[in-house]
Amino acid sequence: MSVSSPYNTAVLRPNVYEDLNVSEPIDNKTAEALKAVTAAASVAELTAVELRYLGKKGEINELRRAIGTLPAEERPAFGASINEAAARVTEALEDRRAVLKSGELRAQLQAESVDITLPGAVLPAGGLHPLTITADRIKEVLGGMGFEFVDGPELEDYAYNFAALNYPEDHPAMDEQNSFFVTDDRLMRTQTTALQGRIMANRRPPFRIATIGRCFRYEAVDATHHHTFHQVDIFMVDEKISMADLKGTLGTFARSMFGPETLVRFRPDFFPFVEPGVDYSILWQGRWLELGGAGLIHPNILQAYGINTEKYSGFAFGLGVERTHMIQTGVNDLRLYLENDVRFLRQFQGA
Ligand code: FA5
Repeated sequence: MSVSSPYNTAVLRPNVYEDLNVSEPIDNKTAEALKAVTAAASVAELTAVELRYLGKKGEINELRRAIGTLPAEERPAFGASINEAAARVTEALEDRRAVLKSGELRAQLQAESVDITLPGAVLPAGGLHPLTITADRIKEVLGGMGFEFVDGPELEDYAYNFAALNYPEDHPAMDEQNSFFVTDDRLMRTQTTALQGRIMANRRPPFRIATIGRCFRYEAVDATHHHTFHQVDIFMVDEKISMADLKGTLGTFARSMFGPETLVRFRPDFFPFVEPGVDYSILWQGRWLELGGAGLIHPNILQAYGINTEKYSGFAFGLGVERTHMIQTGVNDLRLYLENDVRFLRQFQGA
């Protein structure tokens, strides 16, 4: 007998139980259950042991079936000894469960502990695209000069992109801006100047507006031309606006973007929406570099929107965002801006 029990019925009533051969199964089962309790290595294993021996159909309960084979006067003592066996196993289970639980908790705490002395994982930081950095700077400068930024649609009406800008039907100037037509009267805008008509259709002067965004032209792509690029357009309508206002505004803008000594040069040029029209260049490292087009807003446009040209006049100028960044940094191939090669982009972080 490996386990001593106060209900060792073999000792209490040796003859009866030896004859019936029932005390031994209880002792054996109890010993087996206690061994299994000790051997359980986890709370889950322990629960399985509990079920196996003390469950409704557990092996200790199953011993009760033998009760029917006993004489009536022996049955209470036999039942009591099974109850006692179950109580012993239950107690052992509880003790073991407490031990295992605290062990598991300790292991869990250990596994989940954070070593604050370890170096942190370095997350690669993203950065702004160089054109975003340039656009932000342009917005800052023009915003500081009182210009309000307004967005126009990239998918634009033919009317706003061309007709409202004083392009006569079939004028060759439109050929310079070969277009992606989406329907007969809608195209991907070729110039941000398209916003002018939208503003004039809805507002009365005075106003100072600027816009910045993507433009699209059906172009052979090379180092200085792309089918997708960014433009800025600036225009102002007020009383007595003249070329002097344009020159002053453009000069201030150019000096803020390219440095305090920057000179601006105007040369006559043709755009249907300005009269007179010019292109303008800045003196950069000893060379005149063309930056964009400008002029006084053509009176035809102001009149088309019911603006009294006796009282009001306006100027407009436009430039390329890629071109601006290329001049500032010496990037010599505009295609790089759309390729998004991080080796290129990274060079301008913090610029
Ligand atoms: C215009 O688009 C006129 N709307 C500018 C203007 C505004 C004139 C207001 C007068 C008054 P232009 O086609 O020259 O003009 O384009 C202006 C600038 O956009 C160019 O100087 C260039 O920097 C940029 N640009 C034009 N086409 C492309 C292209 N295919 N790829 C990259 N940049 C371009």
